[in-house]
Amino acid sequence: PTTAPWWTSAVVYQVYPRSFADSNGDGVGDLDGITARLDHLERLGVDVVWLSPVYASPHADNGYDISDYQAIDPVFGTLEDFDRLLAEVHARGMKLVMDLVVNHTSDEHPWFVESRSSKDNPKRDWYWWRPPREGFEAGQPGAEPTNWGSFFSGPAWTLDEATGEYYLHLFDRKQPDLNWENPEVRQAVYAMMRWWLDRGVDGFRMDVINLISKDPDLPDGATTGVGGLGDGFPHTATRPRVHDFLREMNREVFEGRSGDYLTVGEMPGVTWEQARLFTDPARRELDMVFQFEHVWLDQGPGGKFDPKPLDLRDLKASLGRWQTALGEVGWNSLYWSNHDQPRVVSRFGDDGEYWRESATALATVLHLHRGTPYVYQGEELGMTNAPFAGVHEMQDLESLNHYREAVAAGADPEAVLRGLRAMGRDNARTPVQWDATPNAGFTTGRPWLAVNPNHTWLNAAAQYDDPHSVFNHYRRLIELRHRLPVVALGDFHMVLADHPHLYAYERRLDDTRLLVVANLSGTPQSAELDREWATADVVLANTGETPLVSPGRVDLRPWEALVFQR
Ligand code: TEU
Repeated sequence: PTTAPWWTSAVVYQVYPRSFADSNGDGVGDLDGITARLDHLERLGVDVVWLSPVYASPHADNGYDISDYQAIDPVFGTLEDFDRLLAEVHARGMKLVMDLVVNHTSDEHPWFVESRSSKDNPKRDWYWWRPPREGFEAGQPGAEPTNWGSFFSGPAWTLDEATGEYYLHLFDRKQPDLNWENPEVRQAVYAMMRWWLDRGVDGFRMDVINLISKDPDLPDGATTGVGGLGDGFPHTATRPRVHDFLREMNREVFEGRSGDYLTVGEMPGVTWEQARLFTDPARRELDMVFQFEHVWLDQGPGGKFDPKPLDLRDLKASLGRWQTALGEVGWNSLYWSNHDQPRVVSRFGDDGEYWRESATALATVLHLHRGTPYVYQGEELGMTNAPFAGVHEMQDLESLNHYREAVAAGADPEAVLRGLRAMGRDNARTPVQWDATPNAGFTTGRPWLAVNPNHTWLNAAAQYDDPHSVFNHYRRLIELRHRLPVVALGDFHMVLADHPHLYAYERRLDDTRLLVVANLSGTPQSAELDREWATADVVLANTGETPLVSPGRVDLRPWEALVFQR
């Protein structure tokens, strides 16, 4: 255990700066706002802060479109503000991890401005430029070099009139993909990463890092998408070269540095077989990855915006498989939510009658798995999805594009809206609810995205001194991981795998055993237990009521979660 990496017992907290805390009244969160609220994170007990992008950006995708990697966007503050935040985070014994968005830049990044200026510009090859498809005129429908659709609707190629060629963008047209085959691109990225490490940051969360290598033949994809678009995913995701690039990055950026760094790669569609390779310490690629299997389980036939109810057995089978696969070699990251996912208490819990119980039961289940847990801002308060009246109250380009495209293709607008309300990314992006005042203590101005009206009762100030609050439950879970080596390092064994409503597992390390049993439903449930557990200590519970345990049996109230130790 003494040789285990530091992050096995750490908990990471994600800050989405635009929505965290606004210090200057312009309605957008900023660096000074974060610095002023660090007491909240210290009180919660987290070890690492992951900061979503704060770099210079035109904000087509809220900062995931970067125009200068070595500048802070004025809306968030200055480099001096950043250095102060970093020093304050370190002064509290925490670490700060930056978002690294290098699959693409903004189309306003000087690299792309140069690249698009002429076919023989030295930076032309830094991006993916291709002529129109053979036999087609530039701009004609179907002239795109491949049939791939973008993640944000429409084709993944946009014509640039200046040279009559198309550039590739897997996301928005304002997010052109960098060409990682070009060694100059890679060296420029590594130099930028070294610059941030020299400044004192403690690592990187790498945005869609499994998309950086494309099949250079650029084949068409199977046509499944809207309007005859094809699926480029097999040709752009988790290609073999990604491993080479990450190993090179390690050598060029981290080798020879002493420090407790954290690297986590965001990897949509990654399989556990691939994840084991990426996170095998002997291969020197990444510490851990974000996989997507469990957040895609409630997708219906129509995809992301056509959700279906989650079958708990599917969730257990999926997360259990990852626990086993990365048990001996590699490491899991654990998350329910982030700035791209709906709020977990609304999605997998009950944001009505059993709001507090379901938020704390879900937290318990996640945090006591083997892996590094990530808490997304507001999750520790049990923040819920937002009651959007219509698309006019939404801001996210993914939602707005999808609405436009689907309605134009003849879909029922009310049905499309239902999908966006359930799954849209703006749900996670409403301002953090600090107190019951009109703008929830987030800003003195007009918030860029409306504050959820439930902040009058759902807010941090109301939870600090309430021992049964969601916040204090998260605090206890984090404390448990710090205190009990079995939480960080124990083996994982699923129990009651076929039960439709109970999520139960054991963790074992040397002589210590932990049993987690959670009722993830709104009706009472009971289960048979090994008799030994009847006399075990209950080290954590989420209802404040006496657990109903008898020899060989446990009865659980709606959304009750219990943790036994012996
Ligand atoms: O997300 C990548 C990703 O695959 C998805 O979660 C995506 O956000 C979308 O929901 C697909 O339906 C990362 C960032 O986390 C996201 O905020 C960015 O928009 C995206 O990359 C592009 O940088």
